[in-house]
Amino acid sequence: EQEQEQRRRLLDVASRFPLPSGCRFSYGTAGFRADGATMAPAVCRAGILAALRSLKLAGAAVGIVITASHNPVGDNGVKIADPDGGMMAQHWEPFADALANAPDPDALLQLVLQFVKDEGIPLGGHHRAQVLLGRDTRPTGGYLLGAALQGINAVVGSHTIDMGILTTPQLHWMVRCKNKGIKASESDYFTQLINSFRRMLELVPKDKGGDELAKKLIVDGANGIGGVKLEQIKAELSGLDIIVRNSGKEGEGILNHMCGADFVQKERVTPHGFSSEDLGVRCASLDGDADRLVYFRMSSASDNKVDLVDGDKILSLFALFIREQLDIINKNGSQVNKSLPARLGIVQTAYANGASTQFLKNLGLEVVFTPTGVKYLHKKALEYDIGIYFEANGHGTVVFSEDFISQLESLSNELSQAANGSAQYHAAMRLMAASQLINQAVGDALSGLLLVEAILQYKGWSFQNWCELYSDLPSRQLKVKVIDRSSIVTTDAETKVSQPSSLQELIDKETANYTHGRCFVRPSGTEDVVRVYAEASTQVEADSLAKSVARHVEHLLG
Ligand code: G16
Repeated sequence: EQEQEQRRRLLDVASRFPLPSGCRFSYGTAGFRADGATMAPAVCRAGILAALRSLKLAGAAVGIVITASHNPVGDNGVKIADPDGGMMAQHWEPFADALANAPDPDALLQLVLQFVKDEGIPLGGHHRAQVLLGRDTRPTGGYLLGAALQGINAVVGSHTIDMGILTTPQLHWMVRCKNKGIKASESDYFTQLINSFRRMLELVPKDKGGDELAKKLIVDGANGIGGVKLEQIKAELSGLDIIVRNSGKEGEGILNHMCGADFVQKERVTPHGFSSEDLGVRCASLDGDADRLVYFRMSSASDNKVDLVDGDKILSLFALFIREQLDIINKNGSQVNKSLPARLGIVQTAYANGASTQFLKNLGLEVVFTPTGVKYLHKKALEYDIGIYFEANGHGTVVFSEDFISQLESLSNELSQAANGSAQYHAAMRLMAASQLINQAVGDALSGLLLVEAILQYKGWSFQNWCELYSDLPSRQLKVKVIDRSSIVTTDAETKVSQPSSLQELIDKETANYTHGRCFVRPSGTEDVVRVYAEASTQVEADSLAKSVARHVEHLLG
């Protein structure tokens, strides 16, 4: 009887959300994305998918986030968080695609039944699926939330918890905490940020610490949810004087339009709402759902150009800080005569500025590359005791292995008894506080921003000092519209095109004309475009290399 009920519900929900003809969804770099008005069938089916994922994992909580992140306000999207708070395991993506594109209710039912059988999912067993939902501020969010709930509830016995309007990383954090049995509400999230940030500042050496000017930080909230949340907690962040612009309040502007991390990083100009009065002030920019972070400073009053500190430089700052703490702990053996061996790994993508990779390698760090997409970088970073990953566009975080954290805890305990005023003890406590401040589920602009601020204070560094870590090689990114972007296939972490076969030869030929030239193309996983990236020793050359390769792409595929 329950089996009948299950079939009936799936058929019913599929007929309520028919797939519009000509629609084709692909799970992409970060879930399904499209015009928000067309997303309901995909979101509903993502609801079914999330419930099945939870059942497969013995009723562990999984997450659904309804967001199109940095994309325009009219778009929307949906992605699933696994029980550890990371992205859904990639081997479920082909099923996600098939489910989203099932042409009619019968096809959908057959697909689900077959998948349940193949994966051994205990449908109707004693576990209940548990799904946490969050969404950003997009106007279609409420409607799509309804579609997701109907999808989840089409799996018999499912339990849903609507966590409300959140940043994407908050929802990932909540899923992770819930499964660890840690309190997982929004106020718990804020408490963790505020307390661990305070702890980091308490550990700043007394001779460092910023002056009054250095306390001022202007944050571009991209008119999204990040600014809203920052407004809620900024008063409790002692040691910082935060001003939020593009905060998402009525009349301030449109989500991600002429503002936000993607705009600032790609255009390298000030976002909407900034003026010459902000000249020289340290500024940060979030994207629409606050999972990206970049920093910038208005560099001249005569134009709106900025000095950009992108994800690569945030990564470099984090790497320097963590390496320094490990060195302090390990240099002479700690006072309790114990060292803390740690394999530290840095993960980047092909978009990483060549100067950043060189800088990190010169520090003697292990640097590895993955294709674009947090799902790849995060997974790679988990292979280390401490993995630090960032995309140039500002997505990134630091992950610590459980084993490392437990060793750090026991070392801290021993040091607190034997040598609690020592440099080793303070370094261990700093690493501990950093591991609590940074969101280990996924890159999080708010927690990343607080870690940056704490490290700048620890080092006594100005924005200028940070900028001068290394000089970026001039680069340019372009988008090309083509008929079918999937006709481009890449290899070697997207640095080479394998299809169409003539394209790589053309890229190589163009690149050879430039000193320090580097160029690659790849199909976007979030927009219907092909992206072209070029680097060279001058801006004019980088622009020209990008342009000529873009022309080849257009010519071959346009
Ligand atoms: C998403 C992914 C990122 C990726 C970005 C651009 O970001 O989470 O990992 O770098 O898309 O991807 P693509 O070049 O394939 O369009 P967001 O901020 O949109 O979630």
